[in-house]
Amino acid sequence: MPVHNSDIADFFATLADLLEIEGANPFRVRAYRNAAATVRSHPRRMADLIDEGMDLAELPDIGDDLAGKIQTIVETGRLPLLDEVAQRTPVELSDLMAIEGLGAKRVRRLYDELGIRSVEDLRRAADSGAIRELPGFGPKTEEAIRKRVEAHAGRERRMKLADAEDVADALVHWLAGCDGVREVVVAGSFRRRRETVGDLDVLVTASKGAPVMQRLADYDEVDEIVSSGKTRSTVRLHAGLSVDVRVVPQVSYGAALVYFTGSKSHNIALRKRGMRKGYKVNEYGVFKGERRVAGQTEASVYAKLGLPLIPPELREDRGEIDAARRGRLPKLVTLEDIRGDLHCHSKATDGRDTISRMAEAAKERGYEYLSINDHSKHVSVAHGLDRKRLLAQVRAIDRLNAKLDGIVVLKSVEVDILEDGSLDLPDDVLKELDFTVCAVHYQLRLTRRKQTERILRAMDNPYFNILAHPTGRLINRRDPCELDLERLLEAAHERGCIFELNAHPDRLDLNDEACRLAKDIGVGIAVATDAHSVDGLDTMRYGIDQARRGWLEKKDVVNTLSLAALQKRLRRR
Ligand code: DGT
Ligand code: CA
Ligand code: CA
Repeated sequence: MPVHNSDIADFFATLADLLEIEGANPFRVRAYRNAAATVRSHPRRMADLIDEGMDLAELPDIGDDLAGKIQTIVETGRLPLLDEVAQRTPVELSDLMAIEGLGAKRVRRLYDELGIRSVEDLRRAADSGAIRELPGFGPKTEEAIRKRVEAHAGRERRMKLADAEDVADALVHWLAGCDGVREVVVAGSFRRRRETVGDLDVLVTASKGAPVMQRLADYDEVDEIVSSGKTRSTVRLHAGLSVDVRVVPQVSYGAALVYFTGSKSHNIALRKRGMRKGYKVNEYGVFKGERRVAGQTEASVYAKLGLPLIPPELREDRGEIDAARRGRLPKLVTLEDIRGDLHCHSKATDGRDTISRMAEAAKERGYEYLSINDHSKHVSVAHGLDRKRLLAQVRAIDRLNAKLDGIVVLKSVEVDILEDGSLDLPDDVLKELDFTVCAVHYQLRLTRRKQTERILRAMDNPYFNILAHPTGRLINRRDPCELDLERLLEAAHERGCIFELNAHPDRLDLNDEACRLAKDIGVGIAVATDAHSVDGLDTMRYGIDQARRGWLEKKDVVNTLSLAALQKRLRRR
């Protein structure tokens, strides 16, 4: 991905924060802040302006020095001065500056005197009463800081889907226990299975709203009632998630479900389509004049608009309405289509369970096959496999397979892609395996060109089969590597390589849009869990959610194939 203006702006803003914390000249600090604002709000990408030969020093608040720094960031993805400052002053301190009421001076003192580096440290210190002991802070200030830390957490973070699911399940269970309630569903981005959710949108059908609202107010997990009415309320839960609850009558259930499932842009497109056909579409139903002509079920709403029911995962206004109209909706892959897992770890490296336990667990889940992909040596886990140990594992799996019934363990590995693009194990051992899973685990911040070339070179190895967690991103924690994904996918297509959709809820990598790109280019996807224990196998469903959001069908996912067909599919061109 090219360097975005927001990335460049973040570099300058962080630098400004750190310099201010260090007590640098205020003019210098302000110069970087202004530069951040200029770049962030510029309508064109800096990278493109440079390509076009523009002198960036012509931009407001940008002099020659800053123009040079922008160029460096665009070319290398780094700002050397920031690296230098970060040696002295931890970068995380910049996050603390975002907490309302904490200026540079206070951040400095909290760091010097209490060792507070992160928002999490700050929360802990406030909870333990350490802050009030600092001269000039006191109990009132400590309490204010604690509140602001909470508010900050709520504002900043979209919750990962799997975490939101725990919160949602408990809430649905609670609301469903209310007298007179028929349906309780979580709509919104949660139902569309987005990888993170901003809030939960709960739809309840009941003849009367008031008892449902009372039930909500009585819920133990409610931290704060933000607003409350007869048929709609908003609350904040202790878990840090906001919840909108709406009560609708049964006749409007389908229309309300369509409306609150969204996305907003999908709704707008539906409403426009309705208008052309002379209907008004809203959360109460589909109306011809005053008369409700549909709305009890979702299917009835879509049918009035001349459309089949569109699966929630597709409702992003990315062409699904047009596809539906032409009868070309994809028949999305389901969990039941999956016949095995192609990325699992055992006790031999950093997994928790033995290979035979993993195999039994896979069999219990109805799988035909499961691969063991323990790490090669380079990765910094305890005892990565060298050639000798991997060969021993291969023989052990052969012996195990001879005893197993109804499940086949495939011999594989998760081999590191080294910085020069070579693989961390010699070909003579890779050729003993059924297939390989290859991954980048270090040097994640190479430039786009270098990172892309590194992986291209790895794919040149004839034993390369599946690229694991291709972008390396960790949701809410680590940005994806800079990569020319399209080029990699095209190369994979030529060579018969496969891309992973890592189903771990922290990864979901490839993401939905990249999956769709892979499908368009014709690259097979392996939806795989990266399970480090038998329980880890159950995260497959999050991978399937993401695959569906990426329009993937059974035929696009290689581990829907029978073992024989899979083995054929894994053969390189
Ligand atoms: P989130 O919460 O940021 O993860 O994303 P959503 O999609 O859950 O968005 P949210 O909670 O703001 O609203 C829930 C649904 O309500 C949304 O998907 C579509 C619908 N909705 C909200 N605002 C509007 C609007 O202004 N127009 C239309 N047509 N629909 C809206
Ligand atoms: Ca929502
Ligand atoms: Ca909402």
